[in-house]
Amino acid sequence: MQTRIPKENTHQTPMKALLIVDMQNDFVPGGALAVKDGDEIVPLINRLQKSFDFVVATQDWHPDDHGSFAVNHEGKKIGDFITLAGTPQILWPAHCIQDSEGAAFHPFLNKSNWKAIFQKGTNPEVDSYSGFYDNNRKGDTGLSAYLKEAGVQKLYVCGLALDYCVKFTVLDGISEGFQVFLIADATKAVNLQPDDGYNALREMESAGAVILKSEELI
Ligand code: VGL
Ligand code: ZN
Repeated sequence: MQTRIPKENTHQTPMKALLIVDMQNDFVPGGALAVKDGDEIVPLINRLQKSFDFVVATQDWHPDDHGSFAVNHEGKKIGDFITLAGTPQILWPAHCIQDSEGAAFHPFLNKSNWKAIFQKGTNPEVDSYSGFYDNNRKGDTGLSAYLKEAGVQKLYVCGLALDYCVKFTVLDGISEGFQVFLIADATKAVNLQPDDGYNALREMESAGAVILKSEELI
């Protein structure tokens, strides 16, 4: 009897995507909301991109009257907490204002193979850390539908900042049903509190993310 050997079906291979979060001028040293050593991961992210056929990016993209900016709340300063659209909101320096140099991607970041860019934080009434949904989970950037349409199942996340936009993107990615991998050496934390980056890693891991190192991919 003949044994039927199934033909290899490329569609059965889980599609993997690299998601680069907020690698923008305002989040690197010299920028308005600089993450310490944030620029150091640019060459690594460029190397990582070579291991992926499918690369997408998010871009923090605020109007100048955005409610997360301390300057837009009289008597408030950076780091204060307010309630914005019913949710607690920490106040940031004005950053990533639409069409400004600060909102532009880092000049050394290779953007030539990106499939799409998902902008977030455009609604002045609510902040948006995750690349999928705003902090009230109302506004949808379309990222989830886009990835699903493309057949992506495995999502590899890197970029800035580990304890804010990277963390919330990873958590939403998991709840959207993706298998999510966090590339630990291709991200940096704001660390308003010294352990924020470490705690973010633990939180993502508890939620089901796999924490790995870039050397496992390159
Ligand atoms: C971010 C704070 C405010 C980030 C964006 O990209 O992590 N953090 N807006
Ligand atoms: Zn922002």
